[in-house]
Amino acid sequence: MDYFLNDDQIMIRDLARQIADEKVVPVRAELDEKEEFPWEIMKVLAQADLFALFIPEEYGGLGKGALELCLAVEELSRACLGVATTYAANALGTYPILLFGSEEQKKKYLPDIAVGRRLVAFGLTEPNAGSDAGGIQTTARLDNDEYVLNGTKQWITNGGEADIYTIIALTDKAKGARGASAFIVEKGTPGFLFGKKEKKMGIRASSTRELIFDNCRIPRENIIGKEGSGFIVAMKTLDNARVGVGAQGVGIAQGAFDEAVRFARKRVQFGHPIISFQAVQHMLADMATEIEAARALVYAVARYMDSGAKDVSKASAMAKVFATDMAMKVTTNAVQVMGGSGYMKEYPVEKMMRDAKILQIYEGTNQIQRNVIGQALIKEAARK
Ligand code: COS
Repeated sequence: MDYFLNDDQIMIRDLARQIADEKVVPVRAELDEKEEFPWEIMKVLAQADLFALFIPEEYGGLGKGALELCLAVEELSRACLGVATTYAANALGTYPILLFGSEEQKKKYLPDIAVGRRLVAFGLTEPNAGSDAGGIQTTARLDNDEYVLNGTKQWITNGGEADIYTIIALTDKAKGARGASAFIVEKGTPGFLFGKKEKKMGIRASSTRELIFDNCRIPRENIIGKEGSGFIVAMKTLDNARVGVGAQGVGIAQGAFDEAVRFARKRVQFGHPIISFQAVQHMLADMATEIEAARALVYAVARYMDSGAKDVSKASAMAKVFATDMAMKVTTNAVQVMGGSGYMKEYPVEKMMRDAKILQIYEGTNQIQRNVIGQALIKEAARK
């Protein structure tokens, strides 16, 4: 399929593909096995200017949009979702500053992010607030010219490794979600500690860690936007990032599909390569069709976002839910096509199937995505 990418977009895709093939594929099994954070690969991505993609030019970035970021994320995901998650979570953590930050905050943080000097993480989820993001309990109390943060964030991607954290905390507990505010907290701030490092089913190269705020004092100017706007900051951040999770789904599914085709051409049973059997062909045909449908949706939503669309909540939830349900199905079927071999660690598809599962869970479960889409449909119907 030709998606009529321009020369820049083709260059970005090919560059990310080359790094994925040359630098990620050879080490992905080891990173997974050792649960090792991919710092070396992050350095390569930084040198290739891939952290600069979504940062505006006036802050040292390349000023590209959602589509370019999706292309890079897709290619990395094709090789290793643990690596892609690390890279994509950096964008997730940066969106609050990009979308709602003050000029001073943008000048202070974005140039370092653009060159990959400082990695970012987004902190919303807590032990008692997952899908129910409005139920967070971390507090931020203003004391003279400082906010004092107390509470625990859980399952934070890039936790411990990132230098900059965008954190959602309550400045007015009585108001619940409407009393939430967003903050920038830097690693090394006294009272900001890292807790348990999670052991995971998949994306084991990525870091998932607890953040603990114990009377952590940050300057008053580290608030992003106004007091009380934190929930909207979080929701708009997720609206912008979810299409990228869709791109992760497309990439990992393509990676698993390519392995399945390669295997099916070589594997001989009943005297013929198994790709000659219709049962296998039909599985591959469905996989190829579903990947292409998801890619078309993800690129269309990314282009819609880049056109300056204001409310992208429904569209990005659609891209996320469709592409990631597809990814779970396709990676599972890639294992099935490859049979016993697919189940063994000798081949990458067992990892891909383990990795794919998180896509239906993080940045809002796929049940929550359907809620978001449903709520948007109700609002649209009421306007008609
Ligand atoms: N953009 C702007 N405003 C939004 C919004 C969006 N995308 N989504 C919700 N809001 C606003 C609502 O309009 C509402 O405003 P008012 O209080 O003024 O009416 C407010 O936020 C609360 O919205 P809602 O009533 O829908 O919130 P719920 O408590 O029902 O929670 C959420 C639903 C949105 C939290 C849930 O659907 C969700 O997305 N959960 C998943 C969270 C998530 O992705 N976690 C991953 C963590 S980061 S990896």
